[in-house]
Amino acid sequence: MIKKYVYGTPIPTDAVVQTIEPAEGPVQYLSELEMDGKILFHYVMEKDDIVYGLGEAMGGINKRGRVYRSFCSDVPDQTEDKESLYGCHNFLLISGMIQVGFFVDCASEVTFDVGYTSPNMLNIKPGCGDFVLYIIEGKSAADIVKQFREMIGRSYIAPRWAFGFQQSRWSYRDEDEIRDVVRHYRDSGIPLDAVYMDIDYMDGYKDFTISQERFPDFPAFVQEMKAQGIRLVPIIDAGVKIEPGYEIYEEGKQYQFFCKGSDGSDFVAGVWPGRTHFPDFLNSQVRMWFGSKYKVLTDCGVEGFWNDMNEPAMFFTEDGIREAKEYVQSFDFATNDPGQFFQLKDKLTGLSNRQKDYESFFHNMDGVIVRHDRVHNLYGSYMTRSASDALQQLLPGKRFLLFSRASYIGSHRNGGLWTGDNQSWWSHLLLNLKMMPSLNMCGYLYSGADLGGFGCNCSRELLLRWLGLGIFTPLMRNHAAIGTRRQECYRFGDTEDFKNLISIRYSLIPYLYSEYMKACLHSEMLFRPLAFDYPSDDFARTVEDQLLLGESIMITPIYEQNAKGRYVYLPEDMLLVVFRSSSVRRYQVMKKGLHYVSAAMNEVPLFIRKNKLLPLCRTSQCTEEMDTSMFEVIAFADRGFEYSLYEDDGTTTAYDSEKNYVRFAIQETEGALAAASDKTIVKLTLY
Ligand code: MIG
Repeated sequence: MIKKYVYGTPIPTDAVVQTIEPAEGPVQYLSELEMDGKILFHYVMEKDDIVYGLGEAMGGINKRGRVYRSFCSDVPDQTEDKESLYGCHNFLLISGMIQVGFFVDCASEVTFDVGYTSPNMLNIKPGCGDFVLYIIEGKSAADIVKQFREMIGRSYIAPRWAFGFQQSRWSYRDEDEIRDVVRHYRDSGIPLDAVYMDIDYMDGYKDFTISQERFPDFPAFVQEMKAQGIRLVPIIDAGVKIEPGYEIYEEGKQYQFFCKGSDGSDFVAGVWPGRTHFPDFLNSQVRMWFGSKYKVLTDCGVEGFWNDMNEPAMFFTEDGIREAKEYVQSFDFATNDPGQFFQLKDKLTGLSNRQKDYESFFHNMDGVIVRHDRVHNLYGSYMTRSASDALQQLLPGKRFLLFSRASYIGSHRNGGLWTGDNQSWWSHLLLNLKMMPSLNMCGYLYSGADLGGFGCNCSRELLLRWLGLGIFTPLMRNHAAIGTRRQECYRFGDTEDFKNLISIRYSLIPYLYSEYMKACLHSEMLFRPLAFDYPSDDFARTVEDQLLLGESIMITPIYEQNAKGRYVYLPEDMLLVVFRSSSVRRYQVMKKGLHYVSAAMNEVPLFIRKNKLLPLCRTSQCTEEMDTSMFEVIAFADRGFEYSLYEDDGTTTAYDSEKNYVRFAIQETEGALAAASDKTIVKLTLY
């Protein structure tokens, strides 16, 4: 049951696809207070209520005890204290004696104080008086999420090749450097499906250009890579370089397609290409225009993109620099006031992403002029829509890979997301795990973090352990920043462990893809906190470092340095499978309760749930070489049951067919259990 309450005159956000009539009467569950045209909502939480949601955010799976500020932000240093990240997903739900969900559909800043100021108080503060509030009642947390997901529409569906392992690094300069990466992977037998092209492939960081000098025959290079089972995935940034003669700049200027400053001139911000203009993605014509430019790359055979810097991030504005200059000039050396120094320092270190700058440019939303800060959180989301709408035209009937850094609910229908600039810190491995279910609640199913960490230097142990989680996330990409230690899997001495770990991923792809597709098609979560499936198990409700993944398994990644294993909680009897490679495993049936599970650095533990099975295919070098005619089945069963595996061509948009389900069964005949399927089952391991 969903109730809708409209405040003021909201700006449409594209988040909700269902038509819901506004409710009569006062808002339920929340008490409201009006102050200066702004509304403040309160909700008194019970001591044991869990608060789920908020998508890409810091903190635990249970969001209690922190403040979250929805304001798409470029946060290269994601320290513990951060309140805002790149995406804004204003959906949360209370799960306790009462189950209720809230979605604040508001294009500007929203603050959620979830029991931070006062332990039992949830405060929600939209930054303006114009927004829509949805209140969702349901019988369980899972039920509320499902209703919400149906309300916001089907999630973006990635092609199957995007489930392969992908390598990225900011600094791959030319064809030869990429060739070298691929050669190392193939030579060491570590599976690989894609290599990313960061800003360095462009000519002067200009969108939709390819450096002629460094990629002399790009279409031929794309084909050369494809012949080896490798896709290239170029980056597209939000800012368009100001450079006379550059087509995108000239057209954008001529058609008035850039965001405007308060004096009506095209707004200028400093980003990678230097001085740039921001395409006004909030305008439908601009979206069509900018989107059509992807043709430059799709014509070369490219089938995937990542969109960056679309919060939009700004290194500086001219106003900011001017103010700072004045500060420097007026600095009084005779003063003995240290405060003056700190003010100067703040001025200089605060040049990027200034609130003031976000208040100084304007959008033309199909005829309506809106100041940026009022619609800030939509910018990245509409950039994703621009790309998605265009790619559907450019690649008719075909799926493409697309994900973005900034996002707002609604963009989940057009692309996935990656969680931005994390660091090679153990805490960020755990954060990666905690974000997955929250992202799923908000519709983001194709997602993942930079494995190994983007900033800082990664150690062999950290990368191995991080891959131990990454083999389960739909987006499995190793990415690192320029200037950090080289992080490709072959850079850490003996490659055998990496090869074995990633081979586990490739044997799991049929299952992961199946569960991902089912989650997309039926508005379900791929990753779930234990409490979603075991709601009456009080201990399960407290577990924050294990996740259920699809219908059959529970994952328990190891996220601590020097760990030889970890404690796990089993909400029922399960079968432990410790993988050393796709084919080397050990098994142990474990009883409901707390256990210590050993797993060396090169091992990955997972659990198969009661009366469930896990189908595995043989590992391969890349998804194209995957053989899905034969399976090995691991089952934990004391009776007969069925599992249905979703399978399709992985490339077209024909995913709604009943024919896409393959039956696997454990059958009981004369007291014995045996496996049956339309697929060839080469081996059954049954406990
Ligand atoms: O200011 O394109 O999050 O993944 O490698 C940094 C360079 C810009 C930020 C992205 C990161 C990417 C980097 N970009």
